[in-house]
Amino acid sequence: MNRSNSLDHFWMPFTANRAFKAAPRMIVAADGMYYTSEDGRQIMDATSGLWCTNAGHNHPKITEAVRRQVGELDYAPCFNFAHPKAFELSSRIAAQFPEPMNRVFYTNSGSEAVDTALKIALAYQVARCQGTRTRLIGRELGYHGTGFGGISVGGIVRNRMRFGTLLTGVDHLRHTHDLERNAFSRGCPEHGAELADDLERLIALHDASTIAAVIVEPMAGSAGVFLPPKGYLERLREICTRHDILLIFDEVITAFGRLGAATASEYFGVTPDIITCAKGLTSGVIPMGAVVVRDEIYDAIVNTADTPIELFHGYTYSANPMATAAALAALDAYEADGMYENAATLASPWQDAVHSLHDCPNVIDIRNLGLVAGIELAPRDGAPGTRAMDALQRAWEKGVMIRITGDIIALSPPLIITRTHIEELIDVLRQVLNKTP
Ligand code: PXG
Repeated sequence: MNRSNSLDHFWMPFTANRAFKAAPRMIVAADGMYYTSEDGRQIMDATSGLWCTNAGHNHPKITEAVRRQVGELDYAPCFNFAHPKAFELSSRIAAQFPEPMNRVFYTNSGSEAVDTALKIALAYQVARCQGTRTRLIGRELGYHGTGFGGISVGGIVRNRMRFGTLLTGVDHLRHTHDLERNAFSRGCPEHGAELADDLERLIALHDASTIAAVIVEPMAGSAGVFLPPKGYLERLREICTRHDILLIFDEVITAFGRLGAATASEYFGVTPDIITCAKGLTSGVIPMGAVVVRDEIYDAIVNTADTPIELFHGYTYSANPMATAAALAALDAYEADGMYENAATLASPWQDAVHSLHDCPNVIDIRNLGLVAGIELAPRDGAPGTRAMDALQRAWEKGVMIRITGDIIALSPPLIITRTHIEELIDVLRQVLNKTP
């Protein structure tokens, strides 16, 4: 490798820096379902980057739209001024999201979308004279990005433990991961709807009049692919409605086709009050996130404001023109190429394919939904995480990029995947698992 620059200066995110820099896995190009590695190999993207490149890489509609946009309007502020694509994109998102979720606030990432959603929830409670509702409820094992709001409502201990006392007034529901009852479920597991009643426990402890919002991932990706037990989300919705508590679905991973529908809310038939999204919004090409809220939330905050600016919140790059162009093109691409439909059609063969790995060594669970799968490996004695890390390295050597979290392999391929790609992927994974002691 001919490298003129040092690897020392880039502090890599969520990475074992020392291990990576000793043996880097470098990517130099990408097209469709494949990356090109620095040594010229084709690597199948079985993770859509980090759950974001839903339209596949180098989609001509998206790359062309970004190219055109940079020459036409590279930047325009959205504080006091705006540009037409910001409004056009908002209407397009509102049309795809469940009714009556029609108001869109832009951020640059999922983490910012989560913090924005939590702030909107609090501002809404004040606006409707329910200012005692200040508590936020998350869930154990939840992942809501890395802002202080997100790690406060999040439930992954390593993402929280070094960072002080976090937000106050936060509590957590029990998680729903239950290998004993649900291992090797196909689709959503049968057992665990009653875990939604844990919210009643927290309401009994704190009283509903102190709780602003509950935030959960309808399908949790990051902590290791945890699917909602059948009936769980419906029950959570019912309890929130009964106690007048806002329900926030963090759809950073699930929105824009991952489950074969525009949103997980649509897929599950459960409409929250606020949805966060990012990633697939631009197919990962330009950073962008969004918070989509019910009309009544926007109306309450905007129509009751006693200051000209109704919400003191926003980002330099909220709805920046490059991101809006990429997002509009991504939404066009999803529609023109029938990508949500492809995900829906392939969900069943995908399920069969991933579950065919059940007899590989050390596999203790396989779970799936839409174009998502989690393969949980037994941790090695005294060395948790190393088995999956070895599998990641072996898969990379054999031409497939996977994601791991602890000893769980997460798969979330671009929505353009075909049956042939699925066969290729599963074949490589079988070889990898068979060779990973
Ligand atoms: N909410 C959810 C549900 C997420 O999955 C975020 C918020 C934060 O988004 P940003 O854009 O700030 O990173 C996420 C991000 C993985 C993985 O491999 C998952 C995420 C990010 C990186 C890796 O599981 N999710």
